[in-house]
Amino acid sequence: MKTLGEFIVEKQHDFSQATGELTALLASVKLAAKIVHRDINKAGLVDILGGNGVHNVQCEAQTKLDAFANETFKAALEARGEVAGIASEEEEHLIAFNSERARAAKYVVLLDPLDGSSNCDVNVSVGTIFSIYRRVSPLGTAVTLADFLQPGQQQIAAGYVIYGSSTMLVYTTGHGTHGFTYDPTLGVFCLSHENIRAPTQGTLYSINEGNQHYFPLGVKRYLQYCQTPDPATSRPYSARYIGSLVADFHRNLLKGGIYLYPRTPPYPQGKLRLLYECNPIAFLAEQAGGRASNGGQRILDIQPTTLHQRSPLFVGSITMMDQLESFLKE
Ligand code: P6P
Repeated sequence: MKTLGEFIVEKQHDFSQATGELTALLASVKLAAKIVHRDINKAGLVDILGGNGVHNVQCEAQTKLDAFANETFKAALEARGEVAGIASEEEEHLIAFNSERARAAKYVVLLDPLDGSSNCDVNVSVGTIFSIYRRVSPLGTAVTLADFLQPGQQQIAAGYVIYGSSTMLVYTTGHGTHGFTYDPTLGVFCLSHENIRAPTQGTLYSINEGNQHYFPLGVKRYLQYCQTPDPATSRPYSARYIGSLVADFHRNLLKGGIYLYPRTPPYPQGKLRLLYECNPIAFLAEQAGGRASNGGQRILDIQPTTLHQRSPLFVGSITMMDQLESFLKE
């Protein structure tokens, strides 16, 4: 059994550009993930133990869980002094950490503390998504927006924690995508999926088909392709949509599949956030041999303009992405 900590240190020695600071930063993420794991797994108990039958306790706990996850990761990232500042889905503006050590730190972190949190009250998997950049502003100064508005291609590391039937941390530093399963009895993340390779072809597609009426023609044509019987190409594919990006992506990454969130009238720019959802997911996908685009451009090549900007997201197995893109080009 190899722990996440051992693996990170081992890989740090393998790659000259990795440094002790990145190792310490990832240790902060690991600690926060353990704390959020603990509280997510007792959220239901809070409702039961509350015993007052107030149904909105779960919702309140839910809201608390979003805020709790945000505060937990923010505190963990600030405590070790390896991070100069963060941006979070739960924070309108970037947060500059002001200690002297933080101002001298060379990394910034963007995160979605608890993606899909509305699923907590029905016991469906949710996740934390994080993205790490080297700052572009001078060391010793407060971070600026420019430190966060970097194309995804500049990410130093990215990952997610999926709080599901087991809790897993999946991350990349640009040298493969690796998965670690949490053993709560030992309090350690154990290497369980080294160098994940996304199957080049899959038979799962993930999309909210309730929006079918609004999809661009190319997406509609692709869905018809997925649903057309053809034993030679294992079609019809299976529709699998959990409504939790981390859960849908994780399953497709391991089994082969494609996740699609096109533009819709409520979300004319797409629903998912470029900086702390699309970019880290795209980095992980590409490192596992998959691909991610907004339907016209590689996600990692997009130059961000605002902190919370949204993007359409198509991500998954390369052959399925090829198939989709052939319909989108028609
Ligand atoms: P819809 C959760 O709110 C989320 O951001 C992703 O985790 C998920 O894939 C998507 O939105 C679900 O959106 O519109 O299908 O409910």
